[in-house]
Amino acid sequence: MHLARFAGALGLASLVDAVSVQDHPATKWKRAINQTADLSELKTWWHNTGEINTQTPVQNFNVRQSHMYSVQIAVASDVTSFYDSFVYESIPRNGNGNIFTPGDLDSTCDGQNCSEDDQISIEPDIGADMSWTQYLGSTDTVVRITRSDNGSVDPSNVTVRPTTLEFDMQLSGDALLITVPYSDDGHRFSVEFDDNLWVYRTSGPESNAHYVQNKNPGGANYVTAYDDTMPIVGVEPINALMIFMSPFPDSEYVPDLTTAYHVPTGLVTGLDQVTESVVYFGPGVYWLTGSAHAVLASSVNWVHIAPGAYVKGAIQYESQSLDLRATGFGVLSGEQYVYQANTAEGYQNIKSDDSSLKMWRGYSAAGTRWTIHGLTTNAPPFNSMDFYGADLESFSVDASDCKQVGAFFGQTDGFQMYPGSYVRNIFYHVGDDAIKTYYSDVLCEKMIIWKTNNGPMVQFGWYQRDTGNVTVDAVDVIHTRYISQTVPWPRALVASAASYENETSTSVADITKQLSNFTFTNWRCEGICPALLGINPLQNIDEMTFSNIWVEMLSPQPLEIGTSTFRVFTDADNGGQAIALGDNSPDNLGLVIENFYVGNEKISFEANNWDASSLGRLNIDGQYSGRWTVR
Ligand SMILES: *[C@@H]1O[C@H](CO)[C@@H](O)[C@H](O)[C@H]1NC(C)=O
Ligand SMILES: *[C@@H]1O[C@H](CO)[C@@H](O)[C@H](O)[C@H]1NC(C)=O
Ligand SMILES: *[C@@H]1O[C@H](CO)[C@@H](O)[C@H](O)[C@H]1NC(C)=O
Ligand SMILES: *[C@@H]1O[C@H](CO)[C@@H](O)[C@H](O)[C@H]1NC(C)=O
Ligand SMILES: *[C@@H]1O[C@H](CO)[C@@H](O)[C@H](O)[C@H]1NC(C)=O
Ligand SMILES: *[C@@H]1O[C@H](CO)[C@@H](O)[C@H](O)[C@H]1NC(C)=O
Ligand SMILES: CC(=O)N[C@H]1CO[C@H](CO)[C@@H](O)[C@@H]1O
Repeated sequence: MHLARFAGALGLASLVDAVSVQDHPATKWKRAINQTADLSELKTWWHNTGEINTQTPVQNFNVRQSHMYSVQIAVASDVTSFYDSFVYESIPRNGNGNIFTPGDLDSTCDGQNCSEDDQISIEPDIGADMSWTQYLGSTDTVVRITRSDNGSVDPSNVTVRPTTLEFDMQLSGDALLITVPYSDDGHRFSVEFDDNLWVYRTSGPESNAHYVQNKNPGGANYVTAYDDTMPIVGVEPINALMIFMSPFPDSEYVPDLTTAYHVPTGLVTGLDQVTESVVYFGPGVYWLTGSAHAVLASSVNWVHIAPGAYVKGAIQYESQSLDLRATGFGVLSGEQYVYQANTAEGYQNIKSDDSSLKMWRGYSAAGTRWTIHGLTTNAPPFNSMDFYGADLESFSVDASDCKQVGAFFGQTDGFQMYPGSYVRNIFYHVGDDAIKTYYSDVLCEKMIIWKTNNGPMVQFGWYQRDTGNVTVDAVDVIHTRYISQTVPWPRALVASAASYENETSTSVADITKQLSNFTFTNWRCEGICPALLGINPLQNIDEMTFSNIWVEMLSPQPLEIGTSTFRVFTDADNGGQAIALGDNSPDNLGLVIENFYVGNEKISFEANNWDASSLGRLNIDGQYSGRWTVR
């Protein structure tokens, strides 16, 4: 921990005064000015069919382009040569509105049709969106950013998150220059301009509150003025800009293209008929429509979406190969789908945990390892990835350098991490559960999370399970904006939601099952953060350790909001026995929290600042006294 860096904690008063940028004309076309780099030290790319459009779906053959930012990249040793890097943009609901039927913008959800609230409310009305650019480099680079609205790009008005990156910034005319040191891990960072922040407030402290906004009188939840009953729950750029720098890929991430099936650009059909093992999307734009996705032939075990390829669709493997891959630095975008697009019901907005569309899905053999590297997933309509069919206890994931952007919908998760998975160097913009620790022997590290308003950063609930040896290390949470953090489905840094199998199972723990050796180390949460814990234990817990956790500030604490909870779940139907904590641990300590800081104050038993009414807000049932420590 570098506490000195955290000294200048977020000054909320100044954020409240933040001004929003001017809205842009709804739709206009941008001239394709491009000079891209294809050098041994730097690769950038461009789309000649960029469409600047902040309001409606873009044409099939177009790629939504940032209406706000232009980015160029140079090799740091030669800043006389800047190369264009296309800046993509994602908008809430993809300009479709809140609709039921794909492609039918009139089929609005009126409360009868759509099965669930999509959890987008004021975002389109305040002009929230997310832009990003991606490039490859083998050396230090300089990122040059200009803004179309002429807002200040002076480094004194700019924050790069995670703030620990501390990249060198300079002003150059109307541009901001950011020097990005080379890293084998790549870099995934947010560039935030002080005059472009939105301060999210809710209607009140109650758990069924909603966001309010004072910007757009015709929009959702408009209020003419804020008052003190409307708590601030998060601060985000309105026009987010993510920069993704990646090293050039190792050979294991690049298939032999000479034997690959080269998908023709345009409308994609017939991938279930190909006989090759590699499906290659070269640079260009592809789409499947909002009522189809790419079901791959059983011969296909590798999908490569090249830099400069933009695929509007979702991928489903049918291969029984034990070595499945997805690589490239292209984009897989769910922008043509409605929320929770149900593949069994005409891709309409009807939630099904099974048949609602996943951006990545497979029916695979036992023992399969799925490798995903480099790709960006945009605008997922539901959980991002699930595999079926296989014995999932022997299916594993090797995910690296992946990015999820534009996850404005509520039920958008991170990757499943099946047993033995290794997940690292990931950026998640994510609505729901980000890091899902449902299986054993998992290492997840170097994660950057931008959380919207549902689910925790780490989730291990929903079902009673036996899980052990889970490590989640080096996590930077750069934004959260929870409306509430109530139990039994808590929003917290680390949480276990009650089961939702049925109403009764919510209160039933299986005390024959056990979580063991869960380790959460080196976490940072910037800005307003949720509570550390929100645990409805559905099984016994042994050896759960939190070490080096820094939270800049906890969210305001009306009612249950912001309170860490560790509920006692009893096996009510079988004699009312509570779960055990630490029975099999050395010293019987089941829960160890060490070096936990809120702001620059260390939370500990010794300092007596840990409990629900104190700074640490740890609300752990007295039943477990002696079974846990904060030190
Ligand atoms: C959805 O709503 C429309 C218009 O109200 C109606 O015509 C249609 O039958 C509804 N569909 C379903 C599946 O309920
Ligand atoms: C930004 O500045 C340029 C040059 O002065 C001007 O042409 C343009 O209209 C300005 N744009 C906005 C959004 O103010
Ligand atoms: C920072 O931004 C503010 C508000 O947009 C502006 O008034 C100020 O001039 C900027 N600072 C610099 C050094 O450009
Ligand atoms: C724990 O999980 C890690 C990551 O998968 C693995 O390398 C290690 O062997 C596991 N340890 C045990 C004791 O199984
Ligand atoms: C609820 O779930 C529990 C645990 O899975 C199960 O034992 C019980 O039968 C279920 N009850 C109903 C009414 O489905
Ligand atoms: C937890 O890890 C310790 C140390 O590696 C090991 O001795 C213990 O058996 C593990 N517990 C379980 C339940 O796997
Ligand atoms: C690298 C690249 O995308 N070059 C394109 C720049 O724009 C011209 C004109 O639209 C295209 O012809 C090039 O292919």
